[in-house]
Amino acid sequence: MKTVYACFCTDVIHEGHLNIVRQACKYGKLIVGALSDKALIRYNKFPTISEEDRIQLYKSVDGVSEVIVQDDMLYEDVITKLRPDYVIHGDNWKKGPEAAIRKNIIGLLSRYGGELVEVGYTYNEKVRKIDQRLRERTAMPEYRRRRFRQLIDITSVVKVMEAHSGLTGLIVEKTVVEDDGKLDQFDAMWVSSLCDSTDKGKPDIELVDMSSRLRTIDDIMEVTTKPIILDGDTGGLTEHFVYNVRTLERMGVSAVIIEDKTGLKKNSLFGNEVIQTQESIENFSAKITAGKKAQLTDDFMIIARIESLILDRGMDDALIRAFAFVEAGADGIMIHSRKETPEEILEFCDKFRKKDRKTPLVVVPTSFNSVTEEELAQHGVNIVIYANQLMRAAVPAMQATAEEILRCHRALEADSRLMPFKEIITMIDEL
Ligand code: SPV
Ligand code: MG
Repeated sequence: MKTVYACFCTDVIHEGHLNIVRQACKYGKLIVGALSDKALIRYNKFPTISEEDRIQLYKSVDGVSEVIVQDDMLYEDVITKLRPDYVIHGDNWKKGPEAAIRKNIIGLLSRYGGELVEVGYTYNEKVRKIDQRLRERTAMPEYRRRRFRQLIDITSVVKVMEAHSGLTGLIVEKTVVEDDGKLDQFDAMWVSSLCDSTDKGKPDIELVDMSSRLRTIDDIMEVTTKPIILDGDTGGLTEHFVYNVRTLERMGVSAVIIEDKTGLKKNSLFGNEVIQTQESIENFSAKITAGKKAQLTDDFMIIARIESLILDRGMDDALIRAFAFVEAGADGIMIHSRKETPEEILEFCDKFRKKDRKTPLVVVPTSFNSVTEEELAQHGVNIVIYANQLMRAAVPAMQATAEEILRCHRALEADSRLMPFKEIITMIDEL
């Protein structure tokens, strides 16, 4: 008897899946692959039921003869091992990021004469509602919050991109590229104090207050599902910080990063060009400990950011602080630098990792931007934050357009560089 293979990555079996099973049975014995938690999480398809429950769910469907676990979005391992006569899939993957998976499968099947069977995707109101409900469930605070820790556990580098509005959140949520048969996307969002302030036309000096920052987070949360890391500046007064930890945790934010500065905070990229005061180890440790005590779940992370390299206080000071802040309860360490090359960051990471192999390390390669994610991972970095690139891309484009319209006294000349609104709104989901 011929074998047919289908991969499922759903928490709910609907008409569309049943149709695939029905069609598959016409070709032979159907083996279903359950995409593993690891593979789902990596590709932002966070499961809302356990891997074991999904396996049982698929097994209970009439016509499914066997269920195995598929450990990657690409079918390489499964196809090599099973050599199915057919792979069956809905026909809704010819365009967009999934096209890369399709192309990869066709290549794998052609090696031994296997065939791809594509069945018409079931579009109806019921199926649409189920898909939408599943997506919304993953946006609920308890699911979103814990995802950041899940990502740290399963990926070599968690890639985080800055978002400061619903629209930039959608860009981080939805941008997917196909590179060499692999799909890639950002894992999480960074709500930067610099970009959130700049978007409001204000300086990055903790002037934009927490109520406003929470409003930005809420705008982003309303339209996205990926985990959120807040740039919490200095964390403010400890007495206020503990309340903010509770609020962020309740909203579904995954982590807050606070920096060891006190007094009027200025942006780190100014370094010593402006007056900035580093907080004492004792006071900052007490703030971290108070924050950890205030949180109610095990999911939420408080990450300590060390400004010693930014303020030219030296490597030893940075390391002493890092170990002290971990001791005080920090769930991660962010080390920052404004050097144009990554040497001091890599030196810090190597020295930190010699003593501490597990506390997550975060870096923000804005000025030392030649270093790759892979190189950073080799030195023990777990999280890479692209902290301001989207805003820096948008501002010159807007300025050039404003200037061109002023110069030409009409919009015609600028128009060819502009995205039609019809295209922009394809990003916006309708309920
Ligand atoms: C931010 O994005 O606001 C940061 C990172 O704090 S940096 O601007 O590099 O200090
Ligand atoms: Mg900041």
